[in-house]
Amino acid sequence: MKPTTTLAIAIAASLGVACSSSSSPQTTSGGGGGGGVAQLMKDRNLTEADVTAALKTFTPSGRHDEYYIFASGGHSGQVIVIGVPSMRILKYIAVFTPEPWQGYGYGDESMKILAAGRRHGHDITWADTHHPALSETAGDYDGQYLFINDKSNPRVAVIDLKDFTTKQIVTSPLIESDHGATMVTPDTDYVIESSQYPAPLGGEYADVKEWNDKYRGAVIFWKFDRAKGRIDPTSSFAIELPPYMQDIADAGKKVSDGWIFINSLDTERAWGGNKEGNPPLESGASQNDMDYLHVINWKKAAEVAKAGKTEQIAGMPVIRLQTAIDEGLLYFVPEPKSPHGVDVTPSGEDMVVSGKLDTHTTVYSWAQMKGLIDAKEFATKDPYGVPVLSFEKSIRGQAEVGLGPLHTQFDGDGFAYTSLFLESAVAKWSLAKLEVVEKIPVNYNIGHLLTAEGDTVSPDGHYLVAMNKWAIDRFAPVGPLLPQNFQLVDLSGPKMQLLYDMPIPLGEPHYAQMIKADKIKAENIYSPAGIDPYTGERSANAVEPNQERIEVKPDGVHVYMTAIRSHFTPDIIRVKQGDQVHLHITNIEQADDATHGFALDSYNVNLSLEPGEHNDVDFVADAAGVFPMYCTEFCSALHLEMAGYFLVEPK
Ligand code: RUQ
Ligand code: CUA
Repeated sequence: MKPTTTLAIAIAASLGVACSSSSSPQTTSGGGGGGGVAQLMKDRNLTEADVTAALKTFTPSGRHDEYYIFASGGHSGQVIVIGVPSMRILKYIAVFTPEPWQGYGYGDESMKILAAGRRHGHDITWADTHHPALSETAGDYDGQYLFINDKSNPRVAVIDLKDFTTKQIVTSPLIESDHGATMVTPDTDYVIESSQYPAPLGGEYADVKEWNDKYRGAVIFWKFDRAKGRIDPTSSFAIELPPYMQDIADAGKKVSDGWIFINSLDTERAWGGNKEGNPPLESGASQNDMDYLHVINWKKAAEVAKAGKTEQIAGMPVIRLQTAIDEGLLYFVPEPKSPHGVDVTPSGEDMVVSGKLDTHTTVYSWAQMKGLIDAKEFATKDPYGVPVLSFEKSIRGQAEVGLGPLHTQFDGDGFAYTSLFLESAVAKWSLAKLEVVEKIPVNYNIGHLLTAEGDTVSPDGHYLVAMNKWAIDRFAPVGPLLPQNFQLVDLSGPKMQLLYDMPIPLGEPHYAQMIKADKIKAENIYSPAGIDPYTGERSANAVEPNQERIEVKPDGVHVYMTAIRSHFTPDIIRVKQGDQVHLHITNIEQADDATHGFALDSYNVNLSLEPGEHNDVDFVADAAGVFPMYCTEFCSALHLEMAGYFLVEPK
């Protein structure tokens, strides 16, 4: 019997459909359903593995996914929310970039959030989002908040998962880029943001030739106030670091709780200048065999900052490098050159570092490193006086994983999964034996990978997603800018099985995290009506039914408006050319599907008014004319009639 028949029968059986075991796979008959599957497999040229994969991912209409993925939206400055195993996109969350459907960046409240991310006096309308970080309690995702960084314009955003809305963007003029961001400490006390490209701290000017003396890195510890759901910049602090290019970071957990680990490259301190007689930056930065893993005692650093042993730089209390050395906050350990990911194992006992130019992952032992630190047993010092531990005495061993290892995730069974960029594969290896047990090819050039809750103290294993950078031939051609490819892999069987290819038409996503769906407690309405989603509180301008009005005040015309199926009240607004206009609009509905939009012709006004939501928008009515305003969501049978006029009388 051919396997297709076996499977068709199995499917039919599991569906409760009668199916005779006919010897011909194409003519299986008897119950209708079974024969249909075999025929479908033949018609669509599907193997048994294809059908198994389909059965493992197919999610019938109305059924919910088991996991959420929160993926960086790359340059879009957004977060992509995806269901697993279906790989259906559930939402884009607007974060650093205006997003019309959500009205993000088109009303006063959301414009305030975006304005907090201005840099050097400029509005920034894109981001290079890299690493989302779910909030944690005792090292496990708690489903409450999500943080994400912008590498280019070093910023950190706070998203509340009650309404999947960005509540805050913070940025510090201290640094000019970030990459070790965002990671959280095990109870989300701090959100970590460490710089990547050194620059004079605080936005000062110094020629690049003054690199060694004037350029610096830094790691910012943004204090997260969970009760308020916001970062508290006034309780945040930073540590100055030498001018190496600090890379990805991870927080210690369990036995290593209280410490963070940051990779670095360019400890050669090359700064380019390929037209000035220097080697190009990338070769100047790869001269030495080793760079430095940064080992930082953040709990002690928080005490040092609290004790005021800091200097204010650009409004941020900074623990200077010498203080960090004197107080025993900062140590280095050599790591194979130009590494990328550093990933702390679920037990917190080991730190896995992947050297992009090495075929190994290096496994550092926390017990060994802590022993050396406690005994003050240092091999040497770096040029700035930072104590350097012995490489040999710090590592537990190395695993030969393959070409171009980048990032590592874990399952609950003692295995690690490392992405191999050059090899386009994932290596599964044993943490205990440091031996590869299996490899699966991916398409192509994988960067990050994720397993279910795979960077927490209790990974689920189960699913792995390879975040591949170039799809090349995986999908129908769409021009030279190729989609990225998320490949879902099943980890639950004896062998890894590729289940699904998902094109991501927004790049480059870098990292994502996968959380059990039942941990997310999202609300469908804002209650009571009149909530400003960006503060989470009832707006002072919230409008009650029957309180709609137009008031002329010294600062302009205030329109207090409500939206309800299927009208705005008032629906006619008369102003004079040049008037300052303040629209205050409350969606007074409290039903799940009662979202309205508010669009105003020619004034770039576009709001999303979700059930119970209040928005304000201010503008000058400088153009005279007749401007229709209407609801942009098909909210009812009379949605097209949910309209009105904004009349601007000429001067
Ligand atoms: S790195 S492989 Cu920013 Cu995490 Cu991209
Ligand atoms: Cu309200 Cu359409």
